Amino acid sequence: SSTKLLIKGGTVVNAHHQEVADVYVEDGIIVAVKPDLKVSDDVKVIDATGKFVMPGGIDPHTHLAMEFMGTETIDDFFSGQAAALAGGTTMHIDFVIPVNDSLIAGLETYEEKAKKSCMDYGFHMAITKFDDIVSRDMEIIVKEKGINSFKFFLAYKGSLMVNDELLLEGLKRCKSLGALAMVHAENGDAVFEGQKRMIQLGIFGPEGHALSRPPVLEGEATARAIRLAGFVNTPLYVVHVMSIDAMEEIAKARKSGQRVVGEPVVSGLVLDDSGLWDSDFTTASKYVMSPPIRASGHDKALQGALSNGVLQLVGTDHCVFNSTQKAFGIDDFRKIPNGVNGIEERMHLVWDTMVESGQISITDYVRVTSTECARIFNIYPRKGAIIAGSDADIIILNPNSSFEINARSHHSRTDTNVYEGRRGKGKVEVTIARGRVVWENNELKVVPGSGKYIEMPPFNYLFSGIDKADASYLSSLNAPVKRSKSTT
Ligand code: DUC
Ligand code: ZN
Ligand code: ZN
Ligand code: ZN
Repeated sequence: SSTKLLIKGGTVVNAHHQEVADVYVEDGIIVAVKPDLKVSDDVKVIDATGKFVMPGGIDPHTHLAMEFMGTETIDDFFSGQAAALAGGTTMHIDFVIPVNDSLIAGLETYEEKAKKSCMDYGFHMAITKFDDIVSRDMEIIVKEKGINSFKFFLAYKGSLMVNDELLLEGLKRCKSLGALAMVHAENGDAVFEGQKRMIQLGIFGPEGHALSRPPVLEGEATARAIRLAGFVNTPLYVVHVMSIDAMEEIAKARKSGQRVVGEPVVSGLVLDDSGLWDSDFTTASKYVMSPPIRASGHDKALQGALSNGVLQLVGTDHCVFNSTQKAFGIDDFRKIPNGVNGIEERMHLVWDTMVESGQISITDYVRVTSTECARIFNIYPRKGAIIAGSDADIIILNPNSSFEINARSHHSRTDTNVYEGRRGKGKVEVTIARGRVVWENNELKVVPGSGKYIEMPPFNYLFSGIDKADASYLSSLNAPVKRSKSTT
């Protein structure tokens, strides 16, 4: 494959600006973005006339090769990333799960899993416990390992879940390290109660999954996490916002000036819960994820929130199990491994649902699928931009061509697809990952081991500003008040 590449005549779209220009790439880096570039004969030329040339997608939320609910996701770092590249995503950020509560052991496991990567990737770190060792390891993770975000699960009682005391410790530690705190916001104790109710009612099927953990439990946990982050005065990132209830809490907090980021996922934006009532177990169980896909209406409201800026970037929570694994829960929805696909479908479905429908502009499309993620996790403009000096992660999207989704033709290893049969306008025809053309003419050319680990530096500047604000606030109180002892 050529190390020199010219993409000619397309409309180059960044989050701030679009213009007709050529893009010249050398050794994996964008060297020039200008109209009518002249290059030598040895350069591979791709004609993008009439098409959009955009930064490759960055999926902020995936689970590849994750051990979960007694099994392991069927997409690993190679198959999941290959699927991503075929759908126009050129980087993802995956969640490291600690091993026996050890962050370092967890990270070593994930470093090993990621060796077969064919696409650039970064990591978030989940926190399942808090003590002196975890606190020390968090510092090592941030300062030496290139991770600047920690996720807390308020659900999954008995395994991943943290209580409020632990969440508070974690939030304070994130703040002191200049790391971003993330939450899976569902009330795990109440979910446990909801599940018992369903079993008592004799509801064992996949619909029981949705009924046992209604939107109110997501709204409660979202509100609680936001208020505790406000109390600690540290920014918060809410993953997979699935309901109006959670979205409204984020809207309210942002309106008051609190730094809260809201991430909808594709399944929440484009699906409703009707599939969970399908009489066929394989069909119904493929929709089981947490928080659940909600009743019709939540999807449209989340689209609106993405278009008006209450929510900022789109993830997938790609976490796939095949129908044999889903069947572990054939007699009891609590045993159905949670997770749906999306890493390959995200770019197409966001284009079709948000841009084709006129809800967002093309520049906003780039922002919500790529640039905002790069900014939030502190890797912009190396990623998320088509400007000289950025990594050559580029897609060419043809707005007049169409896509169709089905399990037969998708590149994920799973045997079902929650978007089965969907078609729409706008197709990613070419994907370029750090200068290599990996997807062209519906053909994938991926090399295991070619993906690089992207280090994400902490937010020193931003957070030292917060500490100053805290100090000036405290000194403005003139505390402590001096009182003389009463003598009577
Ligand atoms: N939800 C899922 O559906 N799968 C993985 C973890 C999660 O929180
Ligand atoms: Zn520009
Ligand atoms: Zn989650
Ligand atoms: Zn997740």
